[in-house]
Amino acid sequence: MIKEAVYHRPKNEYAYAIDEKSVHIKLKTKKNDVQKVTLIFGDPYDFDSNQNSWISNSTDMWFNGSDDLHDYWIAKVTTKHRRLRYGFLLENPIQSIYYTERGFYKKAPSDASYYFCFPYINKVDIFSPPDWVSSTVWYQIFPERFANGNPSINPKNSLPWNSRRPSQKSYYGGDFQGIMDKLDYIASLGVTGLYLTPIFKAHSNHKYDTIDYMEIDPQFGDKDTFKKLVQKCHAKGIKVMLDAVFNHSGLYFPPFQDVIKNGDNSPYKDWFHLHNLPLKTDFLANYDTFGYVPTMPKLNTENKEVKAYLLNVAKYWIEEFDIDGWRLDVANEVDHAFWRDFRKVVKEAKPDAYILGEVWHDAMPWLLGDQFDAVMNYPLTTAITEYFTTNNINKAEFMNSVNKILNMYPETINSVQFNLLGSHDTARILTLSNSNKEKVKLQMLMQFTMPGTPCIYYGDEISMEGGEDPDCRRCMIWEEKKQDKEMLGFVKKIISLRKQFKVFRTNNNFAFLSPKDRNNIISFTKSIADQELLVVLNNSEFTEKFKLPNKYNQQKVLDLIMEDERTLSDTISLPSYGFAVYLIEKK
Ligand code: ARE
Repeated sequence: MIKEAVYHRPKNEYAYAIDEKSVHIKLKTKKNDVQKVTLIFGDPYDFDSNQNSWISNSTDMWFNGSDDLHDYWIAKVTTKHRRLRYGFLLENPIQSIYYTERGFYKKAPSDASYYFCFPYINKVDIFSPPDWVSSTVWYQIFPERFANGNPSINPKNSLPWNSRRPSQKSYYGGDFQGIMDKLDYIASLGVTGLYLTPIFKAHSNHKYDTIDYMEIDPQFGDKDTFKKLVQKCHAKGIKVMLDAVFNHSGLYFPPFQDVIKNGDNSPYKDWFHLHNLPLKTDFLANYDTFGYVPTMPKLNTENKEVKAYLLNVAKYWIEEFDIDGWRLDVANEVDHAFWRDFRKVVKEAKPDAYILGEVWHDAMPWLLGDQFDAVMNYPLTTAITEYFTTNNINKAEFMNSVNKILNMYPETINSVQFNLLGSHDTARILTLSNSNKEKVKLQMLMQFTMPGTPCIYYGDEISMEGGEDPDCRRCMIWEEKKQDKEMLGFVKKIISLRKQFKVFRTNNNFAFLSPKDRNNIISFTKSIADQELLVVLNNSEFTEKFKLPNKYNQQKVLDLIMEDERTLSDTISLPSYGFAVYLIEKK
């Protein structure tokens, strides 16, 4: 057994409370090295004199998938008095060995001090995501490009709708009235959450360079129109999430302009990270910025006034406009202390508000329950697009990535992870797929059968094309004959399936089938008490046959795509880029 590869550490993604009595315990071992893991546990203060031991229980750990190098194991433990000491018994045909906090032993140590310790489950430390999020399906709108409902507030030099491809500087006049006019369309998709990229007064068309965090950008409408929009969304059962750009302001943010003008005498000079004065706002900016963008000076969120100002912004839009969530721009470059206070303020204003960080990398330090509820799941986006579109990774690498991603965070976090195939920052999924609509469907099925909360980028449901930013921000196509109704029907169907069947949303017993097959068929199952989901996707240009595990032979299933009942045989044949989604009702 390769002991060096065995890893566990409490109070993070390897051991976390799920509720006041239960914890999840996870373990990582070298791939294919350990055959069975048993968790042994007890409460050191609850000594059983009959057994002469504090170890009161043991349970088999569930094999939770493997990535390229490791196997993952998980168990749920219910404690008697909220306290837990535990260790692991690792077995393979050659060796049985105990693993504790102090190391490896041939015999289980009796002294409780050797073991891993989950000292006490304090209620306040339990991460509990807002309960509406996992059953929400989002729709992301870039407001400048969705619909123009009020031409009288168009920015100067606005181009006619969809007259040409967007440049970095173009305007088309999308606004709140436009979104309101199209709310029936949005609701007809079945989505129940709207994510709007920034709407506050700003200089550019994307509004990530804020001028005033307390005002709506006049090209979108005013506060009354926004309030009406939120109310109308709520009346249709749709939540609203806004974009909080707190890492940086825009060049024309009055406090920054004050520093440009008054230099050392400006009361705002500590609001930013200045290198020296006077300020130079050309490409050699002498202050910290977002990337190398001089028009986006980084805010000093450690400064008390800045913090108070931004926290008030966070509260204001919840209390006055009843928004339901904040997506946090460049979230990983803002200090943790700021986000801890942000969480307190937001959850006090609305306890079930959703806090979503924009972090493209491993985000565990923000997901310990004291900062964000979830992050934008770009690692999943990358795995899906690299396997189904660019072919940068093969089938084995894809399955490894998915397993790694599912084991990266606590399951409580996974259940609200924001799963997207694209956004205003990436090329559109259809374009990445070389305009192959069947490939897009496979990717959407992957997205919609993962735990988390899926988001459709506006227009993907009608097969809009678009390359990298700014091309991915084209005007929404409203001419019916130019909309892809077949894709629209497919998207509506998977949205309704996801909402109808809880098994779509769970991570329970997730497992890939036949991972060693040399074809390009991806198949996986997962299950809850009364239902099992079996998904089979053919990511190949050829018809492929897939041999099902024996237990499915003669199994009665509901074919959720064809909407009929059928009996499976031992093999499934799928056409090029074909797919099947079966539901098995457990008796
Ligand atoms: C514009 C142009 C770009 C040009 C840039 C610089 O469109 O082509 O390169 O200017 O002049 C906003 C606008 C953008 C604009 C940008 C700068 O929407 O159109 O770009 O401002 O003016 C990283 C960050 C992540 C960030 C992405 C874009 O970590 O936070 O880059 N995303 C947010 C928003 C953006 C927004 C900003 C930040 C700024 O969602 O829309 O841009 O407020 C890897 C890295 C990631 C990296 C990711 C994408 O995976 O690991 O860290 O994300 O790629 O590049």
